[in-house]
Amino acid sequence: PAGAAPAGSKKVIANLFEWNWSSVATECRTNLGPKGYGWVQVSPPQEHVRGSQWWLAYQPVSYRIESRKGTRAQFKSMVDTCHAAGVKVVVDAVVNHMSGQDNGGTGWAGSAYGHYDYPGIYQTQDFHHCGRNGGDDIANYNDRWEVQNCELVNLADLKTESDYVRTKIAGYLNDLLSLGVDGFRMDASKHMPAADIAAIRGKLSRSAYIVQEVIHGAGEPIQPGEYTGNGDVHEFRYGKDLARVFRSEKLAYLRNFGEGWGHLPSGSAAVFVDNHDTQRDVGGVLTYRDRGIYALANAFMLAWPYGSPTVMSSYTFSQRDQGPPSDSSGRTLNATCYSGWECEHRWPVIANMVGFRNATEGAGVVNWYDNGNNHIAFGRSGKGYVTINDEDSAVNGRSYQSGLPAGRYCDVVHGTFSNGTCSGPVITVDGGGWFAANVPAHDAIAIHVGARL
Ligand code: AAO
Repeated sequence: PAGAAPAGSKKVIANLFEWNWSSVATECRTNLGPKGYGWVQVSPPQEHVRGSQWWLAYQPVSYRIESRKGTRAQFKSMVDTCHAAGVKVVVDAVVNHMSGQDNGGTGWAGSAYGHYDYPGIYQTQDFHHCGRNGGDDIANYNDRWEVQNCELVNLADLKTESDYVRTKIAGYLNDLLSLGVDGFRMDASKHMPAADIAAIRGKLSRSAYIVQEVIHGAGEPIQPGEYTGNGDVHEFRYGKDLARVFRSEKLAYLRNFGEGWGHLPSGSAAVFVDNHDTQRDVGGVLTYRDRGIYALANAFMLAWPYGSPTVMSSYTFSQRDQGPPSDSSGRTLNATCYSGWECEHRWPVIANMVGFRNATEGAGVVNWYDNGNNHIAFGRSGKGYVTINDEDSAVNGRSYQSGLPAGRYCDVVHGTFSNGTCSGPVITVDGGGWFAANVPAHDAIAIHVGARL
């Protein structure tokens, strides 16, 4: 339903950015399902322009499900495998535009195209030509009309106000639904009026989770809040603010993080520490390169009940445009964790905190503690408790009021709970809810009722 977070009790999304379909399928079965991820977000599956850069998939050439990440059959098999593992699939849907190639060319799967000519789908009359800024490009984000009628970086901008265009877009999305897809990340949503997205959504053959990419820009006329009627909206301020807090402010400030900071209503917000754009372009967010601090920021995101979290999973890159590891014909290689692929979603702290998120779903924040600086702790109303120490020194010999039932709990930051045993330290909560522990510098302890011995 509109505005709803992903349905079900397992709401965490793993964004396996640019993973090929067979690797996504394997990961659903071996890691995402077992670790409690409810969803996997996959990169755009439609035919795209040729080249080697990461962003090829953001330039559609046709709506054939055939890309460097795999064939239609491989895609379908991936969806089925993920479903069997209890993981739903959200597809990055690029429907605001087609390619940005002035001279056209041949797409990945062999379709010939021109910048404003996609045989059998769209021709010149289906695209905006705003007549501004020389090449029809968007220059001024303070002009609503321009943002929605000019071109985003030369990408042929579809007339989403046209019923013909809406029907074609819905046809593509319905094809994906027929393959079993469960939701869509609507790329470049800011560049389509919210009413156009609503009209496209109205043509879907069944309900699907929708999350819209609308980057908050201070003072811009088009604001993320306009889109909440269609589904969730990415809250880009979350990752930026969290990075600033971890880098140069105090974790104590996080006690009202989210709505208290002017972010979207929690029930409409989709959040992440970083995504594929912000890890490249928007200075200052935390990324895999920040290692331990990145893990702590993700642990906070997963412990803190604001919005619907996505865990980013990246391939290693050193240059902005660098594509994923590929073979000589441009096919994306299988993802190999910790060698060319960072696999943040598998980092033990992050993966174990997905279980914390699931076990604490619906429980409010209780027993907030902070030292006025970089040591914080809070409970999740009888379901879980976390303490994060981002000070430069350990906090030793302190007791914490967890609000949890007496018992022995696995510290899921330092150990993994499986088959009733904990591979790390065990925390003993007494009859009054208290436990004593030492927390090293830049480290954390987390316990929850789903990992009780
Ligand atoms: C490539 C080449 C281009 C070439 C084009 C066509 O790089 O030179 O012209 O091909 O041949 C991705 C890549 C692009 C790539 C494109 C197509 O990033 O490099 O172009 O694929 O292959 C805006 C949009 C937002 C968009 C973002 C990149 O609003 O929707 O730009 N993101 C999505 C995808 C992205 C993808 C596309 C869209 C296109 O996630 O990966 O592009 O499908 C402000 C505005 C934002 C605006 C940014 C950037 O943001 O508010 O709306 O995003 O500027 O222009 C602070 C500010 C915030 C500001 C932000 C970033 O946070 O508060 O306001 O900084 O500066």
